[in-house]
Amino acid sequence: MKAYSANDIRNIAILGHGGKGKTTLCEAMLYTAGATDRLGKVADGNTVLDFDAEEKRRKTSVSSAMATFEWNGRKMNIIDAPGFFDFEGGVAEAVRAGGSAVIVTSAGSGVDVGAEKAFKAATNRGIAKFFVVTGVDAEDKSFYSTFDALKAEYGTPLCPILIPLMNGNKVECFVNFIKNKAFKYSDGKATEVPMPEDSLIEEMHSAFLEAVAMGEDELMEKFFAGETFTHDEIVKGLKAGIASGDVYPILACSGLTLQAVEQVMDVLSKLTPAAGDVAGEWGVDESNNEIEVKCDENGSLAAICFKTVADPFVGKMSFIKVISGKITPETQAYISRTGETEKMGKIISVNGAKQTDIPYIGAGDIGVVTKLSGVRTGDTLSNPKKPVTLMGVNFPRPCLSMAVSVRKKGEEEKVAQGLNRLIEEDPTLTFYINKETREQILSGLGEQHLDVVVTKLKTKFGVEVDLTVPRVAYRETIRKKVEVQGRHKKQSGGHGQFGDVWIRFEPCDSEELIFEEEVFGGSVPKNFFPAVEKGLRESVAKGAIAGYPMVNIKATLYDGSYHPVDSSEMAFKTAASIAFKNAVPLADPAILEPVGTLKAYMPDENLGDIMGDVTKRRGRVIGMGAADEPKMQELVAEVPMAEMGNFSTILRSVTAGKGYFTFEFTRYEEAPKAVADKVIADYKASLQED
Ligand SMILES: Nc1nc2c(ncn2[C@@H]2O[C@H](COP(=O)(O)OP(=O)(O)O)[C@@H](O)[C@H]2O)c(=O)[nH]1
Ligand SMILES: [Mg+2]
Repeated sequence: MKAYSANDIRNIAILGHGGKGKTTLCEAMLYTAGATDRLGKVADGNTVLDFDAEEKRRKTSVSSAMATFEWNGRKMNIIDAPGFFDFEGGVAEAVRAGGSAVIVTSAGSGVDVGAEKAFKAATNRGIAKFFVVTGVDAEDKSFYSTFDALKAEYGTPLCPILIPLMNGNKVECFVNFIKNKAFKYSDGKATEVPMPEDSLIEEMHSAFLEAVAMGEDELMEKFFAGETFTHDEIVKGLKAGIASGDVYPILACSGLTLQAVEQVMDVLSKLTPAAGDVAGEWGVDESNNEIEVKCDENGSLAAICFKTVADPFVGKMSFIKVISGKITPETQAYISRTGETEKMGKIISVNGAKQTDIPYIGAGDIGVVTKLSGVRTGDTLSNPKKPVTLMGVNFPRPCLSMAVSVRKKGEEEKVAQGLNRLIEEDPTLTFYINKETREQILSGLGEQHLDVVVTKLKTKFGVEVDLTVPRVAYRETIRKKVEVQGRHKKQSGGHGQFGDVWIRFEPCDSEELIFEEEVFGGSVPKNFFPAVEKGLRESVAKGAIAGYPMVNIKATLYDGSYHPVDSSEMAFKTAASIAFKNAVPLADPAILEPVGTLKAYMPDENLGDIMGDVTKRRGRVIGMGAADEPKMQELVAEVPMAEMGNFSTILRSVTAGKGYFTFEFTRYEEAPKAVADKVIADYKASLQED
């Protein structure tokens, strides 16, 4: 492998809406650079980047994938992110590793949500942004409608560098304002043609110059004085503006037909900030002091694991970006999360599924270390003598939960193992066992996301599962004070059994059962109190009307009787549970349901619809108003958990993917009669099934 210094490395996250041509563009770049000898096509399922079986089947990216090529003597590391929101975890990984973001959209598109989200993610991370409008070969789609839409949204910083000259609906040639040259394409081959004289091209050229001028004050003065820029000034102005985030170049091409792809590569290799120039990262040292970690080949090791893959052949692969220092197979790295030190193993570079051994990962570069058992996505690896913790990966939180049921009995353990492996690769998935409902709960970002998990369990781990709506953890309670007797008497052979208690049951505020005693004169001997309490606790846990734990209840043992021979702990325990059973029907029992606080965010125009939906879910709106982001509203409501089932799906479809939400358990509340009746009826039906 050729050695590259940080100044010759570019790390680029390829982002944007699903289906706009990201993977196709990446394949075109790899092919153009000679990194592949055949142009992969998404439709044919033979691309370098969508190599996963699931991606081939769905013909779309479901996880981030990495590839590398050399262009103009620079090492270009590209991370192709998935576009569909269910697979947004891949976007977080790509943005964490990228020193700049290429936001891909296709000719004819407006400002789609994928582009908007990518723009936001790149801005939050403070990395340079480029727009690439691909698909300009399609004659019914216009580059300029997309340009206008982006211009309306992002304004002057949008800098047209590489644009098409149209002849009717067809691209006549591409104009590159940095080179000040025009190129015509046939069969993916460029021929230089004279710079066209065209009013639209001139208009674009002045937009280009205005954006260039934004990079440096000197240039701005020159621009207003009407002076022309030299080539060097243009490059300098652009570099400065792009690095500071004030200028976003926009480039046109066709990934599928290889038009202007090498021009895009020229621009990216020259104008994306070098890994060595990207502003430093912020981290904390051992004493929790903030420190800046600069990209420095001779510095102390600081690296971040931004992605993990469980490869069937290689085993665990940790994708690592080195900010400072170097990782070799001999490196002992300190893992801040665990406080352990781990020796690195084999180091490889990946191109999609293809792997090549490499001797080290230098500062500014990205590579894979295999079989690091103690390293997870988000971990910082640093010099044990100078530990540091960098920012992790900003993953979206799971929002859709389903219960997993195993088709074949006895495979539960295998399913859990498979899920744990998949979670290692995808931190936007969570899995746990709900002790109360005894269900295995899988949570992810949406229906497709969970669907991929089900398919992977089958294809990779050979186990079949079904997903169902999780059971809701209801509670039971009483609303009235009652005093009842529980008497247990049995004569069987020699010893009989005798226990007799009088217990007062009443509502209280404690979730857990409160047990007290007021026994006078030893009507129930002291040594049986614990048995009475135990009988009550067991009964309360099982519930009395629908099989759910009973809460907010206080029980006071105040009287009873005993037999000197036949009374036992067992007999008093049984007497207590009889008392409980007798009490509940008299004490005005009720079903409580869990209610959570919903915070939903959506574009202004969707507020009405979402509010309507929340109301239909028996939600109580407790607040609304402008969110922190522009054009977004925040809606806060209390909603019964039982009603939240498909909220994530509805919110996404109503807001075209722009909406998102959090939902957290708040408290138990009395369920309305209709709900309570149904819970009780379901319980009775389940008893009959058993
Ligand atoms: N005509 C045309 N179609 C394209 C171009 N790029 C991608 N496509 C098609 O658009 C679809 C989605 O492309 P893909 O690269 O998978 O998009 P991604 O989801 O953004 O990675 C595929 O059917 C491609 O063949 C292009 O430049 N021109
Ligand atoms: Mg893709």
